[in-house]
Amino acid sequence: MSFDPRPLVDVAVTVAKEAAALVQRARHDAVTAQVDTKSTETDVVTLADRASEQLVRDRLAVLRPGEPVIGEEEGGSAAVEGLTWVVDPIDGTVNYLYGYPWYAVSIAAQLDGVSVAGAVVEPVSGRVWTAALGHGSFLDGNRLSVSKATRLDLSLIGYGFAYRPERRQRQATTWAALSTRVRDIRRAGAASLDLCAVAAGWLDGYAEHALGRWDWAAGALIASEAGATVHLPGTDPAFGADATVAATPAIATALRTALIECGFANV
Ligand code: LIP
Repeated sequence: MSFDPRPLVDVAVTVAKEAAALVQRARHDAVTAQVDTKSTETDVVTLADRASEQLVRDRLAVLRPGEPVIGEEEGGSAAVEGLTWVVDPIDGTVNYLYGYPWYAVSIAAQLDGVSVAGAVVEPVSGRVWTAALGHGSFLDGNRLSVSKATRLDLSLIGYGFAYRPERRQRQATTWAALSTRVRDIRRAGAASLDLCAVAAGWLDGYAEHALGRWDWAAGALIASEAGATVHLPGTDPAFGADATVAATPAIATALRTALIECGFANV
């Protein structure tokens, strides 16, 4: 890579912190006002999701003029050449709606679809997760490293469910089978933070289908820069078209085998 991506991390952190402050300030009104739905009645979007994304877009237009933004709520398209910013204004919106304190603002910079810088900021705890390609990943400035797990049967795995019931049914079947082959499974509800949890060794692995680019763009870089083996959507046909999987290297192959044997590819 011909340039140092670390200054992009500073931009992502600055803007994500501003959006996180807005998200927290706006919560009471956002969850009591009209809450809209998207793909299903359970797939919600609040006024705060929209306001957070607009703030991020406005700030990036000033700090990084001319660089396109892809956001969960307003969409967008990637640059033909150069950087594209990928934004999840509130990752874990259902958690946000309930006040379940596991949600975040996620901002990544991508070059030709590859994440080179990322920040994930938690409005409730104030935790700031960052990474730059080739320069490691950090939590509040402290270097991250994945867990030392070596046995899948003693591993804690994060997992997620889609919004559509029929797909959720298939995911539950895989989940049930996998649950007999690992220490335990956690379903926390925010992909960006689940990937950060792998980076911190809070989880030994994580697997989910049907994520948007905004859900994994920063978190996957934070996990891989902490040493995780990461499979992005479409990179491993054995997982099916839209799977995201991350794990500490010593269990990555065993997790892959177990997921496939548990029907993960047919979800
Ligand atoms: C959420 C993801 C989560 C997934 C949810 C939802 P959102 O993103 O972070 O992992 O299980 O279904 O997609 O919609 O809160 O940005």
